[in-house]
Amino acid sequence: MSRLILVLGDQLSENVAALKEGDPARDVVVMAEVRDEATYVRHHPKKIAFVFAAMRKFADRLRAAGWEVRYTALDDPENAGSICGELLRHAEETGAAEVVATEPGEWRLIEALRHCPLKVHLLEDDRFLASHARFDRWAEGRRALRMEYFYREMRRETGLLMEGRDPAGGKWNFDHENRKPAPEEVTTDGPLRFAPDATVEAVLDLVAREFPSNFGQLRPFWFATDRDQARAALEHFVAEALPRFGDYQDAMLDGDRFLYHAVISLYLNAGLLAPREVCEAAEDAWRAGHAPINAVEGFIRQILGWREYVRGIYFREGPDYVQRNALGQDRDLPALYWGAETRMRCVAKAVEQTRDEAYAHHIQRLMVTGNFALLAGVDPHEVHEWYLAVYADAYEWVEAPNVIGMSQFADGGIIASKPYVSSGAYISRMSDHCRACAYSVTKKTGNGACPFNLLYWHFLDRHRPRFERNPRMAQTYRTWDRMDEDRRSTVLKEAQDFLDRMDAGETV
Ligand code: FAD
Ligand code: DLZ
Repeated sequence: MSRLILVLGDQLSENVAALKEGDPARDVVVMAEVRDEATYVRHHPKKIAFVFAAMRKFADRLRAAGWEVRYTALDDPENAGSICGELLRHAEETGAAEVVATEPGEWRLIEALRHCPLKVHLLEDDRFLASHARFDRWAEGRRALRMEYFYREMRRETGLLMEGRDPAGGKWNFDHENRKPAPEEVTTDGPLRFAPDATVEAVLDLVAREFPSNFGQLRPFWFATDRDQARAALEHFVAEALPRFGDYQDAMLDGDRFLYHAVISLYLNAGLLAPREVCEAAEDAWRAGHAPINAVEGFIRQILGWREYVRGIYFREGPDYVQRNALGQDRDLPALYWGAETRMRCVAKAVEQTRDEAYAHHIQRLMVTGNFALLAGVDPHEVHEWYLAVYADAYEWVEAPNVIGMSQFADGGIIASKPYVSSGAYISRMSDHCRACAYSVTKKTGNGACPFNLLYWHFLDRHRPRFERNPRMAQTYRTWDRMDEDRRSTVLKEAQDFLDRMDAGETV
């Protein structure tokens, strides 16, 4: 009897576990655009279009490889509206009694498949370099789960960027070379862009019709939507941007949205690229003398280290991870995250580019929108839902540890040993935003003082009991304590005024 092989929108790899287990001669592949997946958060229209277009093209690829694929479009009148509903419908049509599925990247959907009234075999997603068991073996018994040590083990284990038993270039980590401020000029035109073909155009029309009021610009749409295009995007990055990736990894520029970043996370996370091939492409560039070690090591660390590590944390911590709120922050997400006007130039630019591109690079996510939410005391669950919705690469397994853990410290310090907070000085050093800002980054108080400066101390003051004994923060508290009493109360009062005005809907 045939079985149904489920392929989800972020499982678009021919070697995904369920397809490896399936038999094209007797099994039927099920792929479905469903309302449940398209609406559990209000995804950016570009994200929905990317997933649907890539799904449609992948279905064609599977058919060409000999599979029978039952594909349901979102506007198919028979569409059951959920993944489980579609499986039930196709089970009835085909007489299949069993489903083979690859473990989804969100607990929400894992639970839905577990409760689906069909026999569902869930196979581990082995498109990662560390299995669940491998990560747990590393994590077991450790007091602190620091990424750096996991990363070194992964380097040894995979042989990536190794010279025998030693790290290539003589050091595990070249991060201290990777903190250059924004360059005056960027020497690349950014990621490779693809003109929409007929499949993509049809999806763009569908998304425009079905999701007219979701936050975000649908067009122009230029993402890769199949494996060959994604591979070309990777090669373009390696040739054009990788050599400077390390130097300007933490920089931000008012007039450049991508700098030397790869813009491949959406392809990796959807399965169009595999982590090992991406790391190998970077390593090859170093061995060929095309890119320096600081760039290549920094890049490989993001994928072999951070990407694998955050996935390990998400699955180890369990479904309640996204509900955590260790700091008890409870402010509603300010309207400026949805494009309401703000005079803070760095925030306005990060949100504007998020709206246009469904993309922002790491430092924008961490040190601008993430930093502001944390300083302002926003409810981390609201922050999490925003990030999950607005970025084309966002699935909970990778988004939640980055937001709940790294950015909002809502997991109480599992991922970060101290909160990623900074005053305006950091943003000023790493970007040119402050030059065009209505606020003055050098003003600490008074009319026009940078809100990041005020909120920084407000955050530290209100969370003092938790952080003052953190050795990495003690010096900061000493600086605060050395300020005279009047100055401290002015800072706190002005910060509170700012928050009150923002809550009241004023443009801040
Ligand atoms: P590059 O800067 O060129 O890095 C190369 C690759 O490394 C990325 O494509 C990505 O696969 C990987 N990578 C880098 N940093 C991380 C990281 N911290 N965690 C996991 N992988 C990483 N990444 C996502 O893929 N999805 C998300 O939903 C997501 N949400 C984030 C939310 C916050 C608050 C923060 C601080 C980071 C988040 N990241 C997320 C990580 C990172 O910002 C993105 O992976 C990166 O910006 C993607 O752009 P890029 O491909 O140009 O990356
Ligand atoms: C993100 C997404 C969207 C928007 N739509 C679909 C869909 O209609 N069908 C589908 O199979 N997958 C979709 N996805 C990706 C899933 O939400 C993703 O597989 C889960 O969140 C688990 O990572």
